[in-house]
Amino acid sequence: MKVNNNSADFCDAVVIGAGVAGLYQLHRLRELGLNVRGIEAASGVGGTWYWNRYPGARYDSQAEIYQYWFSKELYEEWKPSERFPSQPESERWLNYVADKLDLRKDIQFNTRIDAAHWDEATGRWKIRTSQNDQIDAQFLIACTGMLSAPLEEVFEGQSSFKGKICHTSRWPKEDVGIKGKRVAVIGTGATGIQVIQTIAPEVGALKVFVRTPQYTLPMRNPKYSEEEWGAWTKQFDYLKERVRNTFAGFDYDFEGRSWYKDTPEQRQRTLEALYNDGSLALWLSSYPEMFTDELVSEEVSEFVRGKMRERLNHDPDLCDLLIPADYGFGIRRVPLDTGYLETYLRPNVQTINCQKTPISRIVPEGVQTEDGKVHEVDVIILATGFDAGSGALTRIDIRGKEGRALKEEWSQEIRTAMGLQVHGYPNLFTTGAPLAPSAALCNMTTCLQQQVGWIADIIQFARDQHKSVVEPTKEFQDAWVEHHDQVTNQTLFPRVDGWYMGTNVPGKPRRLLSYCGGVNDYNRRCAELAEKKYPGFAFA
Ligand code: NA7
Repeated sequence: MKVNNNSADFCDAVVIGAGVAGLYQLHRLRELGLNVRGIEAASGVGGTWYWNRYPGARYDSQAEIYQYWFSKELYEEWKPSERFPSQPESERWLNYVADKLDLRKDIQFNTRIDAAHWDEATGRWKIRTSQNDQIDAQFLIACTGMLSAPLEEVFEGQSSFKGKICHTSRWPKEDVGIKGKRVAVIGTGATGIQVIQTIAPEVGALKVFVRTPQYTLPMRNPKYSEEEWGAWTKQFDYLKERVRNTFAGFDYDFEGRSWYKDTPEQRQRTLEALYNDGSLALWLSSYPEMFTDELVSEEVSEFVRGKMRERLNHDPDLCDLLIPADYGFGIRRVPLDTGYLETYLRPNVQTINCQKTPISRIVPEGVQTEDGKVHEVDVIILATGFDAGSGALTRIDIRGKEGRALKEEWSQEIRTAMGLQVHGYPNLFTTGAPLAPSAALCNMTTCLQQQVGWIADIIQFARDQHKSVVEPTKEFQDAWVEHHDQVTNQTLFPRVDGWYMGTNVPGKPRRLLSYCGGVNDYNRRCAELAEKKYPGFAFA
C-alpha cells in the first residue's frame, strides 16, 4: 500500500491514542501553538481505561500518585473514591480531564491509523486511517499504550464456540450475562486475577485454566472521604517531585535499604510492614537485591509463598498449582488482589492445570485439553494478555526512511532510542514503547507524563532552531540499546519468560521491554539530554 497525499489534511502533529499519554500530549502540543489532531480507535477517551472494562478492572498504583501532575487544579478537583479506583471511575476521570481541557474537539474517534509512511521529499508523515482519511503531518506521536494490542486469537477453533468468547480488554459495554453461567477463564496474570476474584461469586461454575502461577499480594483499598482527599492535595507539590525521583515512579522507594546490612529480624519486620501496606511497596521498595541476587530473591519469594500458603489454607494441591516455585518474586509483574487466592476455596471454582494438560483447542461446547477432555462452558474469558510494548506500533504499517518497515525491523530485534524515537523513523515519537521504564516497570502516569513533556520540549527546541526534522543517530540508539542490555543482564529478569521479555508472543525477539535502571535514572538522563541540547539527535 502506498499512502498518497492527494487531498490530504495538513496538520503539525498527529497524536495516536486518547489515553493518559495521548490526552496530555494533545494538550501540551496545542499549548505550543501546534495544529494537532488526535486519532483514537475507541468511541471515547480513556485508552486502557476505556478498553479494559472487564469485571474487577482497577489500577494498582494508589490514586494519590496515579495522577496528572501538570495541573494542581485537576488534582484538587477530581476526588478519587478509594485508594485503588476501578475502571469505571478511571474512565470517568479521563473524561473529566478531556472536558476540562476541552480536548475532545481535536480528537477523531472510532478511527485507527492504518498506515504512516515517511515522505523524504517533504520531510513529513503521510498517514492513512481506517476511515480512509489521508493526513499529512510533520510529527507523528504514538501514545498507543504499552498494553493495548490484545492477544485475542490464541487457540484454534475459537470461532466454532457456541457460547460467548471475549478477551478481557475487548469486554463489551453491554452485560455479557455471566450470572449463573458456566464460565472458563484462561490466564492468571494481573488481569485474570482481577476477573476471577470478581466473577466467582456471581457465576454458576468457574473453571480456571492455570499455566504459570503468580505471586500475588492482598490489596488494601480503603475508601477516601473528601477530607482524606483534601489531605492528599496538600501533599501535591511533594508527591509531584517525589514520584519523578524514585525507582519505579511511585511514592515509595528502596531508600538505600540493603538485605545484607539488615539483621534477619529487621528484614522480617520490613517485609511484614511492606506486605501489610497492601500496595506494591513490597515489590518496589523493599530490598533491591531481590532483582539481582538469587539468594535474596529466594528468601523474599519464600516470605511471599508463606503468606500465600496461609491464604490457601495450606491445601497441598492448590499450593502446588497456584504458588510459583521456579521463578522469583517480582521478576514477573506482581499483581494486587482482593480475595483471589481465597476464591479457589469456593465450591463453584475448579482449576485445570495447563502445564499437565495444555489447552489444545476451542470446540463448540467449550475448551478442549490435550487429554481429550472437553470442559463444557457457556462463556470463555480470554485473560491471555497482550503483545506488550511493541504490538501497538507493529500493528500499524509504519514505514521510515528508505522504505524500512518497523514491523519487519522489530520482528528481528526491538531497538529504540530510550523508547522515545527509533533511528530511521524521523519525527516519529513514542510513549510507552520498548526500552524505557514506561514499557512496564513504573507508575504509568509518572513515566508517560515525563515522556510527553520531553517530546513537547524537543519539538519546541527544533522549532526554535528553525529545524523541521528530528531523528536519533544510529550511534546514540546503539549506545542506548547496549546500556539497556547491560543493566538488564545484571538482573534476574532475562531468566524468566513472560510478557516482560516478549516471550508470550510467538516469534517476538527476546529482550526486556522495560528499562530497569530506574525511573529516576531514566528521568535524569532525559533531562540531561535536553540541557545539553539533545546530543545524539540530528536536527535538519
Ligand atoms: P499476562 O500477564 O500476560 O497474562 C496472560 C495469562 O494468560 C498468563 O497467565 C498466561 O500464562 C496465560 N496464557 C496465555 N496463553 C495461554 C495458553 N495458550 N494456555 C494457557 N494459558 C495461557 O496478561 P494480563 O492481561 O494478565 O496482564 C498484562 C498486564 O496488564 C499486567 O501485567 C498489568 O501490567 C496490566 P503464561 O504466563 O504464559 O504461562
